[in-house]
Amino acid sequence: MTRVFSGIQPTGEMHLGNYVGAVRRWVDDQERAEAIYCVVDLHAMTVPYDPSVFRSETQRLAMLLLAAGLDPQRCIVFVQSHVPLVTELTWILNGIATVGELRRMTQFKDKSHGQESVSAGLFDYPVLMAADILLYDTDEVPVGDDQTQHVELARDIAIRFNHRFGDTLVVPRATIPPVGARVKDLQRPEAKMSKSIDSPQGTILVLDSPAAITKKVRSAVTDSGSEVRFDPDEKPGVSNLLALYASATGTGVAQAEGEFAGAQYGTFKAAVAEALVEYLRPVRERYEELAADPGEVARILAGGAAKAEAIATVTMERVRSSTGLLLPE
Ligand code: AQP
Repeated sequence: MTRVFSGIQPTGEMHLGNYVGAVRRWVDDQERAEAIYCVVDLHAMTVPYDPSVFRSETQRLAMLLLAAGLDPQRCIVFVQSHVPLVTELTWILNGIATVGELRRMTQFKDKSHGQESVSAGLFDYPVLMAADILLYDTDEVPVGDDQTQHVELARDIAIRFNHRFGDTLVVPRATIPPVGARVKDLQRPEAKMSKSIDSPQGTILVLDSPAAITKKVRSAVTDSGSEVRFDPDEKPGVSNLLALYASATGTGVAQAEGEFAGAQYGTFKAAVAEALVEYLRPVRERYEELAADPGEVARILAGGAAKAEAIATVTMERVRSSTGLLLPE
């Protein structure tokens, strides 16, 4: 059976980009594949963060993944740091990855741009991500298109590792969604919607109230002209809303375009807002139920970590053996 693995950072609230680009597909994939998902807390430590809220943000995000529909009977859900073997594999893969390829990563260039000082962890982030993917013998990694470069690197590292040490690691590939691979900020449709960029009006959070969602969509930047047409170059704002509508209603972009032929921007935005409110409503309702029982969430995460660790242990036995480490008696 195909093995799917993906993760999300507890760097802030889950937004619509994370949901459409990744998490919604994770829910679908658990039906057809052996799926493993985690809250990648170690990745979030590569940028400055507040330790007094870190733990609760990690827990909230795990709860939100369950609320989004991840079912512990159908997939493994856990917190990255609960399986510390990933840090051992990261170190070993650091001997395979090169400084040159890490320097070419666009996320590193973007996040380090203009910073006086950048952590070594931010530079090494893609190797930790490769370790995550390779530790669990992953075939497919469902991500938004901002992460495909990192998955390509994980693939290159696996191929190089196998070439050097013999067939040890499964070579993964990225899968991106047909629509919603890059959800744009509603106020700055040239940029991706993001947790860490301060654009509260441009970012729809999965737990936003219906009133907040409606307000954000109403004030979304559209384009000159009045035609509702999918043209990401000429009409990035309208195209972003059309893609969101298509994702929320499960239609194609062309069909969505047809539905709004001749409509005013105001009518179009009202329909997009309504579709998004309905799309996110079940997640918000389920989240409220889960929040009332944090003990249950902790139990699910502990069960997930135990299953993940069992897989990781077997991979690390292969890795230690093929790399020539002296094995303890
Ligand atoms: N705007 C987006 N459109 C589509 N997919 C997106 N993803 C993120 N933003 C968009 C996908 O969400 C998954 C989890 O993301 P992450 O937590 O690993 O962090 P990220 O990719 O760096 O996204 P953020 O939300 O912008 O976080 P910050 O601001 O902390 O960097 C990934 O599969 C990602 O592709």
